[in-house]
Amino acid sequence: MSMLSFEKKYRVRGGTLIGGDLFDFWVGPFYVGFFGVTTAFFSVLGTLLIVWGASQGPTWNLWQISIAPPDLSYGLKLAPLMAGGLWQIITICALGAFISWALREVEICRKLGMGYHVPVAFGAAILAYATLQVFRPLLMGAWGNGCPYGIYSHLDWGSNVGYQYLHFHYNPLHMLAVSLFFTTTLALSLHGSLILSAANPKAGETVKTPEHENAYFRDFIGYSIGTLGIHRLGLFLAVSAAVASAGCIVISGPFWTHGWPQWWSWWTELPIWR
Ligand code: UQ1
Repeated sequence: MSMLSFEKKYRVRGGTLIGGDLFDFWVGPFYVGFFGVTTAFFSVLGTLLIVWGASQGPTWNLWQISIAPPDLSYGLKLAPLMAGGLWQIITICALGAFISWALREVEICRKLGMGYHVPVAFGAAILAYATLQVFRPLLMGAWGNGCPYGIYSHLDWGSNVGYQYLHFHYNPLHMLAVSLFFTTTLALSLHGSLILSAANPKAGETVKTPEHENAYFRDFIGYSIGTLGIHRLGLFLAVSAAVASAGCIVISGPFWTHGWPQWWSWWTELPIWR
């Protein structure tokens, strides 16, 4: 079935979470829905506020533009617009846009009668962002603990917060998160290359099937996880990476205030060494 006739078949009414039929329509290939409208609202407003904030700042250099959170002295209060208030509103817009996007994904899942795997996976990324910019600052008692919006400035923030804990790579959840990110890229490169290799045989030969894909990995490492399994593994690895990232930053400060290398002294302090 061609894509266009498939779309016609599944461009059906209903499945909306909110708004009933009011926003139940498409613009070109894009489903709108109530959450399409709120996504557009928050992303346009947030982007305009970033551009306006840049216009009030010292530079138009794309690398150096930055919109910073309030000073720590403001605690959890609303700050003046030019002293972190803009950052606070932009953060609300970002979360509004991300959550709207996830809920639009949910509505599309419902229309098509699919599982909710895509919005759940995206939810893990939203969780990591909210942990960085909302939950950790809340737990530490000041919005000033959030990360600035700027290309260089967010890198500087990451470097500074890393050194604040002496050596962030000793954070056990950071170790886990990095390992999961790398393993995700390994899994996707194995999967992507396997599919392309099966789909691109020598000229004149037919495209190979999952039998060949399984046989390849059984020959190679004695095990094939299967065509469905590799996608389950990929989802698990990627979602786990996002969740471990959220975990590694939220424990830094609220639950561990020393350097991360010191955390490992539990090992030398085990009674078995005495
Ligand atoms: C695999 O076993 C498999 O099943 C046939 C795939 O499906 C197409 C894959 O893409 C990959 C990469 C594997 C191998 C992966 C592991 C973890 C053994």
